[in-house]
Amino acid sequence: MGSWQRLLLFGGVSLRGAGGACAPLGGRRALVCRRQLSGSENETLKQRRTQVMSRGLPKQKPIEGVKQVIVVASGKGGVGKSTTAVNLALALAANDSSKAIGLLDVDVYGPSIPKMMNLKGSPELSQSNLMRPLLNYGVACCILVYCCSMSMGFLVEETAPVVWRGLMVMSAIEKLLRQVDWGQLDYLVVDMPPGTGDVQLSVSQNIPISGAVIVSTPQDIALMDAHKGAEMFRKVHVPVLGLVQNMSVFQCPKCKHKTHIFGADGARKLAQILDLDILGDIPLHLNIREASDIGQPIVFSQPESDEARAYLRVAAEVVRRLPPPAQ
Ligand SMILES: Nc1ncnc2c1ncn2[C@@H]1O[C@H](COP(=O)(O)OP(=O)(O)OP(=O)(O)O)[C@@H](O)[C@H]1O
Ligand SMILES: *C1O[C@H](CO)[C@@H](O)[C@H](O)[C@H]1NC(C)=O
Ligand SMILES: *[C@@H]1O[C@H](CO)[C@@H](O)[C@H](O)[C@H]1NC(C)=O
Ligand SMILES: *[C@@H]1O[C@H](CO)[C@@H](O)[C@H](O)[C@H]1NC(C)=O
Ligand SMILES: [Mg+2]
Repeated sequence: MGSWQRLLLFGGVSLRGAGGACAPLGGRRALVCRRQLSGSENETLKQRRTQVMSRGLPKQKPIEGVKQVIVVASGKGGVGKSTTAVNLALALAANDSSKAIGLLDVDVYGPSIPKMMNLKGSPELSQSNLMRPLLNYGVACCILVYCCSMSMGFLVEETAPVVWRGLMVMSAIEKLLRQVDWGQLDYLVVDMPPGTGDVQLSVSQNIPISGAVIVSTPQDIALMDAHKGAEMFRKVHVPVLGLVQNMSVFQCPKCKHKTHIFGADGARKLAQILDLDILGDIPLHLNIREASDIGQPIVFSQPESDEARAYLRVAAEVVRRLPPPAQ
């Protein structure tokens, strides 16, 4: 068993004994509460709920050395969240080469950053027993960009099914948030698991987040799944920067006809209804899939392509909307 694994296990044990486990449990209790109340709401109940919610919130603590955290989330799975997180991180580096960027994969159930960034191995431990993120670099839009990454995928065997439950998950998240030596980062991009479960809540409650980017497909918007994601962040007071639309244009494989599934501006109308900005549209493109599947994200490998430019535009929109960093 590697030393990080011992760290993880000990962390799990000590969490159980210490007050630390209050945080996620508190959050869950608040959610349960909400569910029970949502049928018959009046002002009194609403106030009560706010009280319960705020009591459940632990004090947020910034990650040492990290100026701004951007989370990438979605209402449902498989909408291109990890692909967006990876390319957004690289595009942020390409937008301003003086910025230091990190990528944190908190999808403990199905980590994808190791494969998408073509990284593997166990992180070294620093002198103070913190895990060092893995570094890679490439050329994005003519500049050399660096990105350091941390993922549960570096910590568990690739073939081992990741079966996590309750406190185990919380302990793993705690490690990923607190036991990593990021050095000095301007932006940390966090790839979330799909949906609005305990992991998302726990991350939002434990660290200050500058903004959330919601990834969706047009179909997802139609089903209002993206809305659920946005709603959760608003509840925990995380500013939602906007929507990134994946697959906004679909090209029929048979006739090559391009269809805007919701009409050219249908998605924009829907975004208006949901009161969310659109940060950019990512076309459904085979290159994007192939690039991420071989661990060569498109912003690195084909920086001049339209697809890479789509991510660069998203990065510029994100930068524009972020609040100025505290301090
Ligand atoms: N715009 C795109 N065009 C083509 N393929 C894409 C695009 N975006 C993502 N993909 C591919 O779709 C698959 C799923 O994407 P990804 O893993 O980013 O989704 P996810 O939302 O992170 O999924 P999960 O919810 O499982 O974490 C990957 O194989 C990826 O390469
Ligand atoms: C984004 O999502 C689809 C998803 O389901 C995925 O297959 C595709 O690869 C990614 N792109 C788009 C467009 O959705
Ligand atoms: C709201 O609900 C509470 C608890 O059920 C009740 O005591 C109160 O009278 C209600 N208020 C209004 C305005 O209906
Ligand atoms: C970087 O982002 C800023 C802020 O949105 C934008 O004005 C600028 O054009 C972007 N630069 C590049 C190279 O994309
Ligand atoms: Mg993913």
